[in-house]
Amino acid sequence: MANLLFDSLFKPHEGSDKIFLTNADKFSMSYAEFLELAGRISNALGEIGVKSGDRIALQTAKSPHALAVYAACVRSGVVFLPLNTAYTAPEVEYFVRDSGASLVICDPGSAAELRPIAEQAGANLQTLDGAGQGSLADLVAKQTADFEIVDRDEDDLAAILYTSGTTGRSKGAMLTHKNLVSNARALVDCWRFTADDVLLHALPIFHTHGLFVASNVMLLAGGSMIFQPTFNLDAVIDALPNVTSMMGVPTFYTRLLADPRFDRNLVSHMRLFTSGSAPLLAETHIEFEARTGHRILERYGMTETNMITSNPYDGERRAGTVGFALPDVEVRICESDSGKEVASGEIGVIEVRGPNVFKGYWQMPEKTAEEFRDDGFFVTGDLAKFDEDGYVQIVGREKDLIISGGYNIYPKELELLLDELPGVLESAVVGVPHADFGEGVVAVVVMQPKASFDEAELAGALRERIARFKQPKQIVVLDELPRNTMGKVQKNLLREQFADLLA
Ligand code: MLC
Ligand code: AMP
Repeated sequence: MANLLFDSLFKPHEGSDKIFLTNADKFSMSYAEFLELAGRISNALGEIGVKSGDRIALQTAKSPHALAVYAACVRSGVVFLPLNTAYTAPEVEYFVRDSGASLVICDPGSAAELRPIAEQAGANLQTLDGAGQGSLADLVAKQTADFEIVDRDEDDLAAILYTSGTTGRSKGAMLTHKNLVSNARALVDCWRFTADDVLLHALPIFHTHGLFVASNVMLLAGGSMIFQPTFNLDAVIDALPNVTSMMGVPTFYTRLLADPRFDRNLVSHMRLFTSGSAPLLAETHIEFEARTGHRILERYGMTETNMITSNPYDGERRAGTVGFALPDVEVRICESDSGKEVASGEIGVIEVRGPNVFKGYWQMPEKTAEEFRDDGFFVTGDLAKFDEDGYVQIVGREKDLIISGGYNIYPKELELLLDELPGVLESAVVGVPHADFGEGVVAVVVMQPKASFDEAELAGALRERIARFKQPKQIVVLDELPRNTMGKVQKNLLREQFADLLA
C-alpha cells in the first residue's frame, strides 16, 4: 500500500529548500518548511484524537498554515473538509453535523459562536488565524515533524467539498486520491507547468479551483506560489511582474482590465493566464488579448468532477468555448430525459466519465444514483454543444443555479429562507447580469395580503442565516409570480424583466 496523493504531490519535496509559498515581505516558506509544518500538524491531530478516515472541517483565513492542514490530512489519511469563510454559523453547523467531523478548525474570532456547535456534534474545536496563530498552532509547536505516512487506497477519500443542491440541501462531494492526482497530472501536462513556474494564487483555498486546480498543480510541478490571502487588485498588480502564470475566475480579469495599470508591459513576460469556474465572456477574452497580447486559456470543471475540458495550450484558444476533454476524460452531450447523445452541433447536457469523477455524495446514495447514468457517466446539468471543430461551447445551465463571481448560489436555498419570513407569501430567486460578478442575485417576493414590503427588513432577516455572497443584491416585490399553464414559475420572464437591475 501507499498514499497516492501524498506520494505524488508532497513526498518528492521533502528536504527541498526551494520556496513553495511566499507573499511580498509577509512570509516565505520552503517546501521543506511546509512539509515539516504539515508533519507537526499530523502529530497534533493524533494528539487531539483524530484518526485516519475521520473528517476535519476547516473554516479559516487563507494562509500557508491552512494549506499545511490539507497536507497533514493527506499524510494522516484524514478527510479534509474546507469551508467557505463567508458561511454563517448555521451553515457551518449543517456541514459539521452532516459530515460527522471530529475536529473543527476555525478563526479565533468565530470560536465563541462555533464552539457550542462543535460540542453538540461531538467534535473538538481548535483555532488558527491568518498568521498561523491559535490553539492549534500552540499544540503544533510542541510536536516533532516526524510522522509516518498513513497508507491509503487510491479510491479512499482525500476530501469532501460541499456543493449546494437544487433542492436547497448541500451535498458533500467525495473526492478520492485517484480523482485528485489524475486531474493534477492531466493539467500539469496540458498547461506545461514545470518547477520554473511561479503562480499568482489569489483564489480562496476552500474550493476546487484554488485548492486542487491551483495548489495541486503547483505541488505536482514543483513550482512556487505567490500566495495572497484574497484578490486585492493593487497586490495582484504588484505581484504580476514576479510570476509566470495566474489562474482566476472571470471577475479577476474584468477587474484587471478596468485598471489602466494593467497593460502589455506589466505582463509581457507571462507564460499563461487561465480562467474558469464561471463563463468568461467572449468580449473579455478579446479585450484581454487586445490589451496584453495574451489569450486567456479557458477551462471548465465542477467540484464533483475536477476539471473536465480545457482549451489547447498550443492550438487556438477559442473565445466563448471551454475547449476539449482532458486526456482520459470522456465527454458527451446528451438529451436530458432520454440520455441519448444529441447530433453534433445540437444543444444538450454535458455528461462526463473518467478518473476525475467523484465517488458520490457523502451519505446520499440515492442522490448520487440520480446524477449518474447506468454506464457511469455523471450528468453535469450544464448545457452545451460541440462547435464545428469539436470545441465544447457552454450555452447555459439546466440546473437552477446562479454563479456569482465564481461562487455557486442555489436559488432554492434562498427561496426556502425567504418563504419562511413573516409576511412573505412566496418568492423566486434569479440571476441577472452583474457588471462585476457576471451574475448577481435578485429575489422577487410576493407578500401576503395586508403585509407590507420592506426590503431592508427582509435583507436584515437573511443576514445572520446565510453567507453574504448568497444574499440578494436586490429584493423586489410583485403582486404575483409569472407562471405557465402547469403552474411552474417562469423564471426566464423574471430574468428578462429584471435584466438591467444590476448591470
Ligand atoms: C464577495 N461578494 C460577493 C462575491 N464575493 N457577492 C456576490 N458574489 C461574489 N462572488 C460580496 C461580499 O459578500 C460583500 O458584500 C462584498 O461583495 C465585498 O466582499 P469582498 O470579500 O471584499 O469581495 P471581493 O474580495 O471583492 O471578492 C470578490 C471575488 C471573490 C471575485 C474576488 O468572490 C472570489 O475570490 N471569488 C472566487 C470564487 C472561486 O474561487 N470559485 C471557485 C469555485 S470552484 P457586502 O454586502 O457585505 O458588501 C468551481 C469549479 C471550477 O467553480 O470549475 O473551478
Ligand atoms: P462548482 O459546483 O462550484 O464546482 O461549480 C461548477 C459549475 O461552474 C459548473 O457546473 C459550470 O456551471 C460552472 N463552470 C465552471 N467552469 C466554467 C466555464 N469555464 N464556463 C462556464 N461555466 C463554468
